[in-house]
Amino acid sequence: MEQLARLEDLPTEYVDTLTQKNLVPLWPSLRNVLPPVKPIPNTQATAWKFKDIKPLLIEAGELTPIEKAERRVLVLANPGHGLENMRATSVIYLGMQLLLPKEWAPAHRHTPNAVRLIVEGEKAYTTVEGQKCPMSHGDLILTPSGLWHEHGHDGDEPVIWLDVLDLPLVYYMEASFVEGGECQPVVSTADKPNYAAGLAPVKHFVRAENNSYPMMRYPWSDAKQLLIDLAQKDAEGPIQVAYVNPETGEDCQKIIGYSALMVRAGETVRFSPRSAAQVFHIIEGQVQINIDDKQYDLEKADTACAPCFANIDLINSSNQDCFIFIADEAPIQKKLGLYSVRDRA
Ligand code: GTQ
Repeated sequence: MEQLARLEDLPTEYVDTLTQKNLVPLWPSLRNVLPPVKPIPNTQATAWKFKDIKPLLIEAGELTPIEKAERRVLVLANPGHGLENMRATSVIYLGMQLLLPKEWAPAHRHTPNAVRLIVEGEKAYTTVEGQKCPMSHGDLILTPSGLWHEHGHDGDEPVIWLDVLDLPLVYYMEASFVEGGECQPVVSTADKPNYAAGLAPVKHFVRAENNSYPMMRYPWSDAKQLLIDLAQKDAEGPIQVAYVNPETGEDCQKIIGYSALMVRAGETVRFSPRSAAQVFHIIEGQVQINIDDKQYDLEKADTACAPCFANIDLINSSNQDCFIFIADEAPIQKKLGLYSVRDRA
């Protein structure tokens, strides 16, 4: 593509006059905003080791009482976006949250969607619109846009979980805000429908928009068992399951997609380059992840992110199966007609 004229090629006086009138010439920036063939992402391949995060999070627990933090979180920030912007990718926010025994993170609701993936510790819970969701290792808990949620802890060891939010996108859209509140009443969940049965209600009335979230907690034991069962049937990988809305079969949230991937002992999974950036978090086992020219050895509770159109290999050379939680930008990109997958270079 043709090299275009630069800003320096214009007379300073002309550029100053444009600036005074809030005008900008397009051509010096055209190749930046419309780069040829593929985007130039700010998102850099980055990895965060849990053994680095945990002591700093525990220290945060000593430095800042929960009443002064509301949410005691260390944000996993991508240097390519500027740490202060608190983004893992342009759409995905990641944070590691610590709740100490008997602590309580008060109820609030906000426009960004969130999920929690439990990393360590027992007997904490998240209450979502009155529904108390126990938190155990590997469980996924949804706190969708606009729904009240709070976190509590009845156990006697620290609990740590990974927060994933679509905050960067919602903030960019100037649509991010929170409402704070009081304690929510806990309602019984005994009569909640059990969608694990493989049945869903037939809708006799089609609503313009289905805003309902029929399932808030996806236990890890169920997801893991399904992966193991599929692995026994499928000699050829990759073995991956998506967290879906059981009523519709669609992605469980509207902006970020969530799935679990099993990389069997000795297996290599090669991902085709895709337009959506991705996040990988190790639930069990260990894996080497190659993201373009970068290599990271990931162990349990480690997290990494990969930019759009990266060549990604997941290599499990250990003798234990590895289970990986994945978050990606595919749902929002598909809704906007922006999603694509390419062949490996
Ligand atoms: O637990 O509600 O990491 O509101 C960032 C914002 C967690 C939460 C975060 C939040 C929360």
